[in-house]
Amino acid sequence: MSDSVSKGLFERASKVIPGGVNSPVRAFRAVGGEPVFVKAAHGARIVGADGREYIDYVGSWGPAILGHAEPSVVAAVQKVLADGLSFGAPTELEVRFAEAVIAAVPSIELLRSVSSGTEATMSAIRVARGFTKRELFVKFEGCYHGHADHLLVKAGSGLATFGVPDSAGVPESVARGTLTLAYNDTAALRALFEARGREIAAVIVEPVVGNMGCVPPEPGFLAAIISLCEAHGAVAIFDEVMTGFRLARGGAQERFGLKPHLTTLGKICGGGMPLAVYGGRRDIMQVVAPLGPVYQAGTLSGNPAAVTAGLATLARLDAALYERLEALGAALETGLREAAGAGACVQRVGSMITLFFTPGPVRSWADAKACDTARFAKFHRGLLERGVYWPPSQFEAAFISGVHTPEDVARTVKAAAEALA
Ligand code: HOZ
Repeated sequence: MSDSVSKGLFERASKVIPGGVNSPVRAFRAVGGEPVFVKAAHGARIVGADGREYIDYVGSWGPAILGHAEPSVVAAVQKVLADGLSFGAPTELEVRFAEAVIAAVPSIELLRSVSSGTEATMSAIRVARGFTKRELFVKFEGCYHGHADHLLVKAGSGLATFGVPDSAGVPESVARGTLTLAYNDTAALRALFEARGREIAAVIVEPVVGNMGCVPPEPGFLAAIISLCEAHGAVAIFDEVMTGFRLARGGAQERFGLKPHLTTLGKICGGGMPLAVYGGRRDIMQVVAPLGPVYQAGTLSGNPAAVTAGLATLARLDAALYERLEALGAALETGLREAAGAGACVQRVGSMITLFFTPGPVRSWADAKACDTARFAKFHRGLLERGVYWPPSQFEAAFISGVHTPEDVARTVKAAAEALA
């Protein structure tokens, strides 16, 4: 279901943009119908091109933890815009931003700001390879770490959604450097390190997966990644583009009390603007040019408007917000579980949540791909008809913001119950 204005826009878009969208999952192909074209978003609501309002659980795919167009963030950005949009030269703002991130995430001692999560993860892998002088790295099936060639191997997110976990156009020689294992399979990781530990530069992981739906780590899995990397001279990279500042101010690593060697951040850290970060242990990050031989650069890196949005957002992430997110998340989890009944399972960590159409539990991609995606598509359409904008893929986590209300959650649960009836 979509409105006629969006339908018309989608037809126009499809003539000039591949699939009519600038990022594949937005095309709604996995759920049918045309995407809702958004003309505005405020708080926990998005407004479609025809003026219809929806309760939003996409949250721009994660950044909108404070809700859309949060007034203090918008005001801060408007203020800096008058002084220039981009300088390609250092600013005090980007220093303040780096200091704020380091204060929130103690495992990060030195960081670089970049413009997207893809740049952050691609650079983190390059740093790990440069630091260790090794080529192989390990990723987990169903995890998505952006669209750099070597990371599009058994990947989640849009690739999982469209059933093409390996992208065309990635040379086999490049993909060979990526070793993949099942998420949560500590024994397999241990065995791989025993066999090939001297060749492995890094292990990259979503500490809570959002890109095959919400899949939490089993107890001990993340700690084992770090300790195995330490035992074998490899670098443990937590990709916290989605979980950073969402599961706690210090991300999943704060929530689980762990210290990875490198971390990537994005989404919330840019407050809705194009901004991401990679950083970590000082001795590792010192390989980055101009200090060391690993090259990475960007005209818009540390952009003044983007770091301002980031700083204004970070300033509002207090303990009360995380308590509120937890309470809202728990209410939504309980309500969805009751509405869905047997044959489905709800998985949630903080304000990340997925209703999987499989009895579950979903621990890995093998479990996730057993979902009844046709049932999910029907559920999605049912929600949309009732004014609830849920991620248009079984394999994307939904996000709650601090400005959702208990009434929004109750309305959503009612819509879900009706959609599932
Ligand atoms: N890769 C994003 C979700 N995991 C989707 C980004 C977008 O479509 O904006």
